[in-house]
Amino acid sequence: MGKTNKSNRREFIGRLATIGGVLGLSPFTINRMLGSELTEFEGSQKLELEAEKAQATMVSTWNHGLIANKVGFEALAKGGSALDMIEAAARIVEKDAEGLSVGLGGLPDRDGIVTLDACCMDHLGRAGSVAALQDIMYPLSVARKVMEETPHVMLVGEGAKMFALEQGFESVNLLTEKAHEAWQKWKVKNEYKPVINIENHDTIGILALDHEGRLSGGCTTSGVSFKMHGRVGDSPIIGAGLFVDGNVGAATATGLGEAVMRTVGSFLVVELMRGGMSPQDACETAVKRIIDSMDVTDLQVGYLALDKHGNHGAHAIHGGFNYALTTEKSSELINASNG
Ligand code: SD4
Repeated sequence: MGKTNKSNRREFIGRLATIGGVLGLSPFTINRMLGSELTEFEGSQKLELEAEKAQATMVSTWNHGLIANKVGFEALAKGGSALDMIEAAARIVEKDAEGLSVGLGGLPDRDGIVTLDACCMDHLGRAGSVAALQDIMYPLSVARKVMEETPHVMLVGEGAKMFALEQGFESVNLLTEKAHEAWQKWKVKNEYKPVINIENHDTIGILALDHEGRLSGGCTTSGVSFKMHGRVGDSPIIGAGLFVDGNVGAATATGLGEAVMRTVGSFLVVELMRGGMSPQDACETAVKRIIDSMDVTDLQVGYLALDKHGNHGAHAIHGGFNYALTTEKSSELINASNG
């Protein structure tokens, strides 16, 4: 019996993948080759290949997730990868001077200094991070440079700033009038009490899946307001504020970083998905781990997860946590479950 078109195609893909592997080509390059070769080789079967493309999906924390995802999809439309989607999404929020919790305009620490934390991770398990970074508006882009241009994963404080300047980032004053005023008000009582769900505009955690099935993630924040100078939260910590395993899924966290760090939250969510849980069940289980291990009366943590098939889930300790879900067809804000 003659071979079907489908099995011919599978054999062809298999051969090309093997050759690509021997030549040391990346899966992305092999995919691209498959795309163009199949067009010429197998004509009508191109449609079938397209139908098999992953549905690009983005999820991002809080209200600002909507604009972030929109810009992320614009990057995808220009030929960008999942990591490009993440970086573009982060930058639009980081440069917004009105937001009090990310990048420019972020609330300062107790000494009136704005310090930023950010990280990113891609489907290959590569990671980059910066913590306690001052005077640089785009910390997630600096984290990406750490990932791509250095042998390290994380740079902090003065070293991170020096590296950013060397890479061509500009030094800017991140303390806006609005944030300065808020700090002045805070100083009257001088009381450290992290506020939960700050203006529905907290840290942004972003997860993206592109058409090639590549997953990436990013997280960027000015951290909890009025923290001690030098305090670093979960957001730049790989495994706490963000974790991506390209073969399983990705997760990110928002809320009080100390609770996330103590339970290595995002890594936990991804490991639970690896064990077979849905993104939703994994987020709920990771939140329960916090609830079972500390007093959560005044403490908010929310997890957001996306698996490699594009399924997503989210859950928080308290109500009020929401996120944006965007595909090529639609974009919406969703209230996460809680408890
Ligand atoms: C931190 N996790 O620095 C950050 C703050 C945050 O929603 O996400 N707030 O602890």
